[in-house]
Amino acid sequence: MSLIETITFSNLDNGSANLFAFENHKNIPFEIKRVYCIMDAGSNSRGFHAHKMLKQVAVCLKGSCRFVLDDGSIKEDNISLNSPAKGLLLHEMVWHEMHDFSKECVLLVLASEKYDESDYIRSYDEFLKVAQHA
Ligand code: T46
Repeated sequence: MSLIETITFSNLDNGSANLFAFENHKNIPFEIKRVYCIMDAGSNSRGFHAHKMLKQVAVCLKGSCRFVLDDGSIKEDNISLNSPAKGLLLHEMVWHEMHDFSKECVLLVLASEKYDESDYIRSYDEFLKVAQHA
């Protein structure tokens, strides 16, 4: 079994531009309640948490970065995002990390819920305890 679930987005532009659309329950499998963007991450890795309930889709609009996904038993540590045509599903209760941001990386994240710090599990030990009892 793989933890890697991706969505392919079509370029909808008829001319020389790129146009990608993200729609609730159409190409995004939930209702989008929040959109955020990470850029200028420099050489810092990010993430290092899981969400209890939140579902997300991450899309690298420009540049590239590498995701690590870990559900407590399977770990995928080399998931490259480098195209606006590819979305990575970040399911609830999956530990995720982001590494190797390129200088120009613009990472868009579509989220199923508003921001709620109490939904985060930021300790890997705590994550493993919860994941193993799920
Ligand atoms: C995730 C990965 C992929 C807010 O106040 N509102 C928000 O909507 C978000 C996303 C963050 N924040 C605050 C919370 C922290 O004080 O922004 C600060 C940085 O957040 P964090 O350290 O969680 O950033 P990342 O890049 O490690 O994680 C982010 C998302 O927070 C997280 O949900 O799944 O991107």
